Amino acid sequence: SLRHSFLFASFIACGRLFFASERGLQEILSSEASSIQDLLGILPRKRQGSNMTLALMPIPWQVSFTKDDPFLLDTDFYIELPENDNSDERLLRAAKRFLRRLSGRTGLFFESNSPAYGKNETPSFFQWNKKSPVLKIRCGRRGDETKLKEDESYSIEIATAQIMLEAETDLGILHGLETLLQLLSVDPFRQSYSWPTGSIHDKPRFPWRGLLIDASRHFMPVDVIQRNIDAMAAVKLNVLHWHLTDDQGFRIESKEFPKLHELGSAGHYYKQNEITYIVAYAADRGIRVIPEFDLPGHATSWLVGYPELGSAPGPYELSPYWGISEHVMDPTKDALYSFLETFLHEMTTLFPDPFVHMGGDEVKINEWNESATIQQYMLDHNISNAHELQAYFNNRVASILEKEGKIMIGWDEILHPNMPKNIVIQSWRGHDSMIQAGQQGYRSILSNGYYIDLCLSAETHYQNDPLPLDVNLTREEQELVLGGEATMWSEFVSPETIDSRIWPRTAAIAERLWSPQNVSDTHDMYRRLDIVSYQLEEHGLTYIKNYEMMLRRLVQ
Ligand code: CP6
Repeated sequence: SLRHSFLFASFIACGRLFFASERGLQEILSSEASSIQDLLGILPRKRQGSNMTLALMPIPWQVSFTKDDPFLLDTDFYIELPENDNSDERLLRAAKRFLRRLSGRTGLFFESNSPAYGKNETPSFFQWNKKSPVLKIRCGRRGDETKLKEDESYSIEIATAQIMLEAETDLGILHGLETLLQLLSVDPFRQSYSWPTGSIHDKPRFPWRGLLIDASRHFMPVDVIQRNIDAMAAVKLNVLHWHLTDDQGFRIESKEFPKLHELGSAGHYYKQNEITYIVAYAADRGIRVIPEFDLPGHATSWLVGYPELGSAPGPYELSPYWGISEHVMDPTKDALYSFLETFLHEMTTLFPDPFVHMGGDEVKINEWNESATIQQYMLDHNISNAHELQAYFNNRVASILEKEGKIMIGWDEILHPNMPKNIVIQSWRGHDSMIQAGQQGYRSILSNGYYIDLCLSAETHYQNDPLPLDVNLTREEQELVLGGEATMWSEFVSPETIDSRIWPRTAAIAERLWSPQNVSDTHDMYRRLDIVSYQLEEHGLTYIKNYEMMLRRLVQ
């Protein structure tokens, strides 16, 4: 029968051992998939969720499958968590979400819709042979998502009657659960859902895998941020870089300086309890949140309420166009630094992460040149030009942060030999600044090549490796390249359209930052992206809904 030939075909498909780090994995996967189709004489119904071919994204470090019968998913499936769950129930919540998503995909209502707690030890022979198919989770300790280079590795062993998911930290478990959701297979006739037997060993290539969301140009409500955090977790991104202030809007409530959000946001800003909620929501999914307060340029929205911080007399209004505003802060005023001390102290109570992004990009110098007091200050303090003045400012900002126990990140314009060595440079104008940062001993994050707002192809981003084989950095210097960030600048997206600009292309960037360097077959990336894109919609991303919303506006 057809069903038997399908099973036979999956034997062929699964009966090979292959490693992701070997070139050719993609070719093997796609060619075997097409041989199943040839055998059955049907086309895969991808758009209806049929997932005959493997669609892991990012591809794990090491994958191998065996010829054993697959692990069949049915309503008696249950999850067993370690008895000594020391993750503040982050594991429990993750396991419950996993079950709910599994139900949503399969329509199966599990008898045990809440995970059970078991012993954190090798199961007895009897338990191993228990009829109920079980996913056992074993976890060493709670991971710290705000710790750079925290252990995120995990391994999965899938046998016919049991899956074992193990990790040093619960962050690894979170990644493993996402891998399992991508690995779930369904036969073309929707008769059964299963996981292929085999094993996966996985760990990230880079510790910093981020997405920047610009909430200033177009305000992005909490639910937009939330569903994008879900999607980030699905492709193993672990940094949300939240661009909260710019010329067009100041989007976070300040109790110390309420005119910042009251006059700088047209009423569209995050309340502090919403910020705290999002930080916790992200942490629950293993994602750290880095706020960005862009200074001293891109800062008009601060000056609307506090014109005394600016280099020109004011008054100021929110920038009415997208280009870079002429308005910049006045780094020669002591009042600016005491303002920032109070403001940043308040902000550090909301964001637990040790890193804070202070912008520093595209600082226009006309107002500095035109101000007699600034020019005199530069003469008095031996500051020879605008770049030196910005370095002076950045240094003072970095030391304010240091007093708060925080480390400064900035766009590549802040690179200057006088800056403290612990700051992090985010390269956006070219790979060059990343190389220079590394050669001068600075850590860096690559965004050049990951500008998703530019509407380039997924392939362009995918082939943009932070460390190409011929990169001009020593081994130690390469260690300073922490990873990369996709940047979603929001001039030309709204809450209704942002999801479809971020996804699915950001999944290709996520793979570049997680998977081994030689996983680089564009054709196979597109094949998997199509399937993963469909899966991402389960997080409520508005790929399709946004068109309906726009249409509704047009007819109103
Ligand atoms: N806003 C801010 C932006 C950009 C930057 N900073 C930007 C510049 C060039 C391109 C895209 C975005 N819109 N604050 C640069 C870091 Cl092509």
